[in-house]
Amino acid sequence: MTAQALQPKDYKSVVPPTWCAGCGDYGVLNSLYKAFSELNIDYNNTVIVSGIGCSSRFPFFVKTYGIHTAHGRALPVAMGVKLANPELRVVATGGDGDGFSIGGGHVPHICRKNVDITYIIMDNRIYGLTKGQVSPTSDMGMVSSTTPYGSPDRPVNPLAFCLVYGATFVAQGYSGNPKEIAALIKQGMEHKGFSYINLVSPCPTFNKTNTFQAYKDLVEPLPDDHDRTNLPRAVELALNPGGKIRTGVYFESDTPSYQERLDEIKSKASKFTAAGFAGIVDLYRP
Ligand SMILES: Cc1ncc(C[n+]2csc(CCOP(=O)(O)OP(=O)(O)O)c2C)c(N)n1
Ligand code: SF4
Ligand SMILES: [Mg+2]
Repeated sequence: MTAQALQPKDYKSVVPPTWCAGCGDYGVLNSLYKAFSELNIDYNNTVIVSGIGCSSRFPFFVKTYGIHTAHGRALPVAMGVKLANPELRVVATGGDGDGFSIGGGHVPHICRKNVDITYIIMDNRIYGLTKGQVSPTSDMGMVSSTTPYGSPDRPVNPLAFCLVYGATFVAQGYSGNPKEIAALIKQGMEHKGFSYINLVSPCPTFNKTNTFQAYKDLVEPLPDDHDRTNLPRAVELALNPGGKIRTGVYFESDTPSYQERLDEIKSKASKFTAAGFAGIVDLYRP
């Protein structure tokens, strides 16, 4: 007998989302339920790992295993889970602050290692949970509780950041387009290696600048003829010519994952003989 396909509602946990009314993260959560259902994800075999922030509450709301770690530490924990049990599907979620401020040092390494996990950032360009301080993706000049005269900092560009550090799948979506987000999450999860999905997700409570209204004329799909294997072009588009927010898959490459490389090394190491080892010891004998 074939197992009955799971519906989006089957991925809802018993904990209802606690976000403010109108928060962009609702659209992301519903898209994730839809993507999981379309991939028929086994929730007994899936782990969602997050840091701290409004967006990092994700693991509570999905009926999979989950770990709500420390601020900025979703990626190393997610990597540990995947390496300990490569059979698990691992998704990391979080915010722009969690991912690119306190946790920013982890991103280059997961990109270059190409660990087979999907990282979903809800980029609201603010620290939502702590009530509205500027984040690394906030616009220069943004007025917030920590920058009453405007932020002096230029923002981090998460797409360009991940592309140049070697991420093998980089995409962007907008929580106003949940169907597209579901399609991006599906593609990211089916990708072999590290997939980064940047989701523009307004915080109507604390960011009164980057609102659904403001994004209305800024969000547009990547050009139809965009070639997702062209890295320089992906970087060029990520650098945002014309100030548009382009959605879709910027880049994808077929590169061995970290697990595949480790398996290769394990196989070489298993062929190492006692005689070979004695030879190496001899080399170092004084
Ligand atoms: C070590 C540590 N430093 C600071 C904090 C306070 N803190 C909690 S969430 C957060 C920022 C969250 O912003 P973001 O990651 O963008 O998530 P959002 O709430 O916007 O979804 C901060 C600074 C903390 N919990 N732990
Ligand atoms: S504070 Fe902002 S990010 Fe947090 S739940 Fe409310 S609207 Fe969403
Ligand atoms: Mg944020």
